[in-house]
Amino acid sequence: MQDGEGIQFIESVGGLATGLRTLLTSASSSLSQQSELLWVGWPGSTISDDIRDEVRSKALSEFGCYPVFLSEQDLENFYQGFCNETIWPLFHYFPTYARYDEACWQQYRSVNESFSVTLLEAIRPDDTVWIHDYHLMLLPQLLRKSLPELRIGFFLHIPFPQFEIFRLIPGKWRRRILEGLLGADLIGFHTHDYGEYFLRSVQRILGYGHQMGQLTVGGRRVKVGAFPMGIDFKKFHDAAKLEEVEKERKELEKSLGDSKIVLSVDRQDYSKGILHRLQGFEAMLETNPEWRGKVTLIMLVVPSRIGIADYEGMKKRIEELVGKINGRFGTIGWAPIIYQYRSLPFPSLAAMYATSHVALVTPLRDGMNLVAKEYVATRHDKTGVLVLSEMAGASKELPEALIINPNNRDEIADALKTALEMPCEEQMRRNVIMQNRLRRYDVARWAMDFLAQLLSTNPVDEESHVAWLDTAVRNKLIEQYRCSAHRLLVLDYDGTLVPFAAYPEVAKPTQRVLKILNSLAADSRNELLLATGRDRATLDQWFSGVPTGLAAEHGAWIKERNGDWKMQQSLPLDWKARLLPILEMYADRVPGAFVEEKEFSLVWHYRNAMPEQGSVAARELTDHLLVFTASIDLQVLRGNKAIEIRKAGVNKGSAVQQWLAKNDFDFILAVGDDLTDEDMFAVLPPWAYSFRVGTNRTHARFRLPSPVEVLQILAELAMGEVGNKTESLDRASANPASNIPQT
Ligand code: GDG
Repeated sequence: MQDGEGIQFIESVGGLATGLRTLLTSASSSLSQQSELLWVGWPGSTISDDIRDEVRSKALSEFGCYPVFLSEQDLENFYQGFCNETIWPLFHYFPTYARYDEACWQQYRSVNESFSVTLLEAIRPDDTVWIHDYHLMLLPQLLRKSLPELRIGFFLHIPFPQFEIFRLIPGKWRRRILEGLLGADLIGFHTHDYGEYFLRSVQRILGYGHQMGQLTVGGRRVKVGAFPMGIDFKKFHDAAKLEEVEKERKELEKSLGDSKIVLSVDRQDYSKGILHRLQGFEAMLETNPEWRGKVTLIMLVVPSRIGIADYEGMKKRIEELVGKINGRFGTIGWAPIIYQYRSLPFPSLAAMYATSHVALVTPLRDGMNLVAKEYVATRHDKTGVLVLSEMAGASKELPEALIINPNNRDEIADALKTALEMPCEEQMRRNVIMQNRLRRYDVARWAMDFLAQLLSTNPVDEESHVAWLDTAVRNKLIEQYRCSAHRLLVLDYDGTLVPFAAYPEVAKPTQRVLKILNSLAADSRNELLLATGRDRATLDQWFSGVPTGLAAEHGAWIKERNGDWKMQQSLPLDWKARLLPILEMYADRVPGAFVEEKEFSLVWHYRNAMPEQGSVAARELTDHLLVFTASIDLQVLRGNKAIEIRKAGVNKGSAVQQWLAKNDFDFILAVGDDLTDEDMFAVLPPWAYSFRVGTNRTHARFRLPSPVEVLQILAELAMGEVGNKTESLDRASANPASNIPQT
């Protein structure tokens, strides 16, 4: 703050700051020994250029803070604009209040970039950065780009909405937001539900699936988890005993006499359900005349986001309704509602908590709601009743409260009556349970849990962190190929030599593919094997002119070069007739899904289905099929957007083994793109050049981004083609995850 007396620093007393400070100063915390804490953030007001250096050095030396300066325009378009008029209303399920303004979005990006630039001045690559809240959702990725090894955590303090709401954000922006967040190693939410909604949006919009809340993004592991934020329990619990709090409490009790007090405390915000609360209180007085004159609602509304039209309008409506209720029920000696539009110092707030018989907390949406927790914590004698909206994250942890739906005024009225008339023993029974929980999981524990998980995450997923083919390995591969006399080249087809098409029959080999294969096969030093899931008929039709070995249906049938098809094992087929109707039923239920029948296998394809519906149905189908595969020797294989059922024990691995036994190969190259190809990677000698196309976990030694790069390298082996391949491969390895949604 800057006034006539120069620069003044006023400390924020938020729960987060207190929690982290406790954590880093507490003797019991392992973090306190080696860590120092640096706060990086906006100083709370605009600072003119001429004093920025002074503010920076003072903030750093006296408070361990590093300021990010923002201009008036930043505040207008970034804070008031994108943060509070786009993200806040949408994430709290008020889509009609949301504005979608390109200039605000651009400012949001630019402020996130400013944070990134400032942070990079202040941190070292081995630091841990914990980013907070919806204002900085692009920051994790921005930092990641500059410091790939940096440990980054992100915590969202507000709800993450369901996909249908999130998708209201224009396409390019919402992708950027999700990609921005996925730059973090750990993303925390207050509740499990918010995390689920986030993961669903990621799946629908970016195509990344997850396993138990873990995703792999470009070889990096990203964890998503629920960390319900706690409060500084001790501070609130002990507050009731402070002299000044005690004094204020006595004064309050004196002025309100025998009247029971219902307390309401919020920042002024449409998400907090302040009007609903007033209506509920009015309904209680309407239907319970015996309580008139005996109960007072103290309503504290803390000014917030002044200047935004929706907030200004709400203030007026609150004041009108308070006036109406007081006018309707009030008497000379009793005002049903005492309304204050201001912020209170901590002792006054604690005195309010300590004096009130009931706390009425009715948000329409709230990430967590700390007021509810603070009220319970402050109740030193364990009496008092919390009435809490089920729309607050806190309701998940405080089920002993009277839980209401704020959209029903009668429900609020009934809960109020129950609260006012609840016997003391019952109040205490409920509060003891809630206090114990809040004491154990306080804000320090919350921060500790988050940081401990962040520090324990292994950002490198070993099986995903397989290297992309770089120029050095590529040159070595080519050199070894040229020098070798007996080479084995094993190639998968779909997703490896050609990209996936909507329907399998459409993905025919191109002239270029056939030319490359012919050329490779023509070299007498080469033994070529196409190992695919395709059936014999298709392979015969497409590759009859190519002198290559073939393994059809993942090795169920094998054909040597110029030989005939041979069955690997005798394969019973009676199971197909039993399973086909099940697969067809799932195809009927899921638009876009279809069944492919091959000689020895059945495949349920869901590439053309809605991603989420397809994945859910695929999981269900897999479970459904387990019943059958337990008694007959079948294998259910999850391929790329397909589930294949075939005889167990026959796979590409056994087919490749047959080829390995034929010769003493001095060069082996194998390329595949899905789970079925892992069987062949597993049987290769460790020195073989094995490649997995795409970003999924693999036992292959290297990765290639797409069939385009596979063909480039094969072409070079086949024909010694040169040109700009090196450059394009390098580009691909610099941006490995580009345009490859992961399944
Ligand atoms: C966001 C999310 C999430 C209020 N009036 C006074 C005062 N307060 C303090 C309370 C409490 C805090 O402000 C309000 O916290 P809430 O959690 O209730 O709500 P938001 O401000 O919207 O916070 C929310 C939170 O982040 C944390 O993640 O729970 O869901 O929206 O601590 O005590 N403090 C003082 N005087 C007041 O008049 N001193």
